[in-house]
Amino acid sequence: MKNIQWFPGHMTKAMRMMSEHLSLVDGIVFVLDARCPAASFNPKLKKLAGNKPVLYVLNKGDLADERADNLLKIIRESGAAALKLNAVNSSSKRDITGAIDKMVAEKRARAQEKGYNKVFRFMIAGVPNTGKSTLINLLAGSRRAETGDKAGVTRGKQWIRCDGFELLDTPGTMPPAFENQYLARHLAFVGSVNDDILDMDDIALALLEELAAKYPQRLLERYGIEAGTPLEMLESVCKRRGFMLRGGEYDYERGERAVVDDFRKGKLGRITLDVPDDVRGLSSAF
Ligand SMILES: Nc1nc2c(ncn2[C@@H]2O[C@H](COP(=O)(O)OP(=O)(O)OP(=O)(O)O)[C@@H](O)[C@H]2O)c(=O)[nH]1
Ligand SMILES: [Mg+2]
Repeated sequence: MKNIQWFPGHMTKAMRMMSEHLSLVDGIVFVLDARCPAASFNPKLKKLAGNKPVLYVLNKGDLADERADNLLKIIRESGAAALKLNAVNSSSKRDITGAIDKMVAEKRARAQEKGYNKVFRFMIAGVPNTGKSTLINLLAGSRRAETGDKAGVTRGKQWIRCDGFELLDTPGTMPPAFENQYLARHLAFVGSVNDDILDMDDIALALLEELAAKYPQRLLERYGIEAGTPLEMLESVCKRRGFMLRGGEYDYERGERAVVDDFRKGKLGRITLDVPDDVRGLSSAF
């Protein structure tokens, strides 16, 4: 299987921009994907944050199942502030506002003692496609930041003013290198890696293999898959969905696309890819 590696030039630029803007912000919100919070944690970004207060948002909570609650608990036990969220649901606004407020509660109290109302600034950062811009729109109460269901939508920086604070939207950035290809694959599954640089055969087969190990019932329900090699599972998908070419050949390409899209859109149900040990392995880094 081809190694996953994605660190284009715009990410180097984005990292530089973030480090230049660090002194302007009162805290950093790292937006992770609740389906794979370990995979979507970028240690390089965390290092960049230095001593600033940090909040982890496990976003897309609506696509993850209850296993993600356990991962959230492990992150909190490591001493970090964290919450699970669904940024497309406006009723989440109160939760995230409360958590952000808490990051600067002391600073705010001190400012108020001195008799002025400070506007606090936060940087919103994370790997691509985790919902950073969507989260900003939720807080702003309107579609101010561009969003989209692929990696790399936000390209430049953008300050957005909400009531009480200002938020800096940043382009999604990857770790410069993945030591752990198992975790890198999770990022590919959820759409945080640009599909254009991926080998879709590899990704779809690896996804089927992992789902067969972690969520076999879902594969049975949607595609009638009971067991088999990844290729046999893919053939079951093609059979079930009628993806056949002339001459009775399987249309593997359409089958692969369907598996990946079904997973990303939540059509296989709520799924959490990372397991507790994946998160525990990072707990000193949070
Ligand atoms: N189901 C679900 N979808 C979400 C959630 N948050 C964001 N999305 C969707 O995820 C996709 C990516 O959202 P963006 O806000 O563009 O992500 P981003 O982190 O800004 O991405 P980049 O700018 O590429 O780094 C969009 O299609 C959003 O509608 C969520 O909590 N649940
Ligand atoms: Mg964005």
